[in-house]
Amino acid sequence: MRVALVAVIVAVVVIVAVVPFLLMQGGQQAGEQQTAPTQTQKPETGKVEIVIEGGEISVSKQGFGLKGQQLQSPGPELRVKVGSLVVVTFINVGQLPHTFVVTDEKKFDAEPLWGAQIGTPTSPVQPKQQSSISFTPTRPGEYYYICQVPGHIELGMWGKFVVEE
Ligand SMILES: [Cu+2]
Repeated sequence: MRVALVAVIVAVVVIVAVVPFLLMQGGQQAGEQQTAPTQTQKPETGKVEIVIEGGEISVSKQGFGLKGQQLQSPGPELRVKVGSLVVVTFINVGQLPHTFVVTDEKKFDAEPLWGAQIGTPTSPVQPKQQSSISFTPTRPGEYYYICQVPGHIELGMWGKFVVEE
């Protein structure tokens, strides 16, 4: 009889003390799960998509132009925010191979910044082909985007790439 009474008391203590504690923990976990998606969405708010075309304008002129606009020589200035996810799609609308690379020098063999390179001098983007790259600029400043095929910068195949604070 006494054993049964103790068992009942233990059961009551478990229900009164432990169950609310478990419910609270469950509630906290649910709260954490609600905040998680907002955290993963943060980079999305800083996402910039740039679609840029490149090619020849005339025998002595080459350039870039945002999709739907004319090619310019030099190309249009591109502006992005530091820390944003930049997705560039480069479309070769010309008849020669070209590339798109972000650098801090207007030199065909300059090092790409932040891995922002579409095509290389030895493996450029072929005519009518396109390719994309995503990267995150980590330093504000004034940079360039260029075509790395030797001689093309001199024909105007470059533009300013500005990373804002
Ligand atoms: Cu080129």
